[in-house]
Amino acid sequence: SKTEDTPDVAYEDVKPSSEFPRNQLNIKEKLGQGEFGSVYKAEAWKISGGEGVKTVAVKELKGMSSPTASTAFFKELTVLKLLGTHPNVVSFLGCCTDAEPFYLLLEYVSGGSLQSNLRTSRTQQTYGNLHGGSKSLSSRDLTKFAWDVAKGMTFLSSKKIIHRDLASRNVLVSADRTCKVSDFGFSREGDEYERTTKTRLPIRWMAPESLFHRKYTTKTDVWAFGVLLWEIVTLGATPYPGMSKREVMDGVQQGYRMDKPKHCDAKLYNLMQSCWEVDPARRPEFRKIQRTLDSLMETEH
Ligand code: ACK
Repeated sequence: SKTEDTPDVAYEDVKPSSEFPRNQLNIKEKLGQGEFGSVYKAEAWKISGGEGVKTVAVKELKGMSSPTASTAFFKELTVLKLLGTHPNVVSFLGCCTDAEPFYLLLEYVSGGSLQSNLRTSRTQQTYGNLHGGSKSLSSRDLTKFAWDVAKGMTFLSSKKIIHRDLASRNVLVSADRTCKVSDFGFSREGDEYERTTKTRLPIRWMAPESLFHRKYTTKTDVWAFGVLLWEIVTLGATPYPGMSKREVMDGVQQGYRMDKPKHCDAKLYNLMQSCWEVDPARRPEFRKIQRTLDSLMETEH
C-alpha cells in the first residue's frame, strides 16, 4: 500500500482511464454509417465523472483484429486522449477496447451535419428571402459557421493534428448552432501513417500535393477549408459543379480554381483563393483565417 512518502505515482494511476465499462452503455438508434463502421446514439451511465445518464455518440470500429488496424487505432487513441476539449471540436469521452467491437465514445451533437443544415436552408430560401425571420440562414450565420470551423481548426492545428477530410459533411451543428469539427483522422504532422482503409478519397477537397504526392499537412487542411467556405456560400453545393473527379484533378493541377459564387462577398472569395494557393507556404494559417472572418463578421449584422 502507498504511504505518504511514496515518491512517484505513475501518471496512469492518477488520471482516470478512458476505458468505459460496456455494461454502462445503452445503445439506441443508429445515426448513420461512418468510415469504419456504424455510428449510434447511446446513453452512458456515469461517464467522465458525471452522475446519471448522458447521451453520447458511439462509433463502432470494425476490423480491429488485424495488427495493422489495431496498431493504427491505438496510436490514434493516444492522440485523442491527450487532445483536451474545445467548443468547436467534437470531444472524446472514452472508449471500449476490452473486446470487439471497439467503441469510440464521443460528444453527441444533435443538429446533424453542416452540409445537411446548409442544404435544408436552401429549399426554404426558394420560398422566401434570407432575412425573412424564418429558419433560413443569414449571411452572418454563414460567416459564423465558417468562423466556428476556423476556431476548431486553429485548435487542432495547434496540437499538430491534421484532419485530412475537412468538409461540410464532417462538421456537426449543435442545438445552439455551434459548428463542431468531427471525424478527424487525428494523424500527426510528420507521421508516416497513411489511412489505407480509406478507399474513397475526397478528391474535390484535396490540395494538389495530396492528390499527386499523397502529402498531408495543416496547409492541405487549409486548402480543404477554402473548399468548405465555398460549400457554405453555395449552401451545400458539390464543389466543381459539372466536373468529373478526373476533370477536377486535371483542372487543379493546371491551375484551375472555382469561380466566385453568385452573392459571394469579394473579401470572402479572396480568402478562399488564398487557401487555394499552389504553394502551401503562401496559404494562410488557421489563426489568420479566423481573424479575417472575425473582421468580416463585424461588418455583417
Ligand atoms: O450527418 P449525420 O446526421 O451526422 O449522420 C452522420 C452519421 O452519424 C455517420 O457519421 C452522425 N454523427 C457522427 N458523429 C456524431 C456525433 N458526435 N453526434 C451526433 N451525430 C453524429 C453524422
